[in-house]
Amino acid sequence: MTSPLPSHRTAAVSIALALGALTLAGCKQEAKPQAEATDAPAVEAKPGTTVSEARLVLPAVKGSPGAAYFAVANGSSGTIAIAAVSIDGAAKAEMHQTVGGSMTPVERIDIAPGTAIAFEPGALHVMAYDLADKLKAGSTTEMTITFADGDKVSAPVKIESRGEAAMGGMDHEDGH
Ligand SMILES: [Cu+2]
Repeated sequence: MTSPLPSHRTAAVSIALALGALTLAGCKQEAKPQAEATDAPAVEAKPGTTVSEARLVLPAVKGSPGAAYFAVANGSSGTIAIAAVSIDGAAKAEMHQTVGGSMTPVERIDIAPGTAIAFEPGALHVMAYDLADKLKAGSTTEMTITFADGDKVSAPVKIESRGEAAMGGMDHEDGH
């Protein structure tokens, strides 16, 4: 798979991701009950890999990018690596990591066996650009994750308005 992004694989990003992975182990449990009843079932396609709780938060201002959040669990015996994410209805989607209030594009996310990575507000997220009008709060779209080995997994994505997302108790103001 070719990536439209230039290489960003810097030491800084790797360190940030390593730190993120460490703290996520603690955060993940608490995040679950907070997510309200999602009718979208977890989808399991790549053996052992589960994508869950996917949601796309629409921008407050039309034309601005939206942000997508989800969790990916690696139940397999080998490391898997997310190489790209695409969202149906978004012309372009990029993985970003928020560090100290600013965002850095991320090319690849490694997930060690038996661990999970959460894309969540203030941390890893997917920025979705040029959103189609068909993406309406309350409806659903689909995302596809492409792994470094070429495998792909698709999962349903719940679409939320920004106000709805804010009621979840998270402050999104500092750049997704
Ligand atoms: Cu971003």
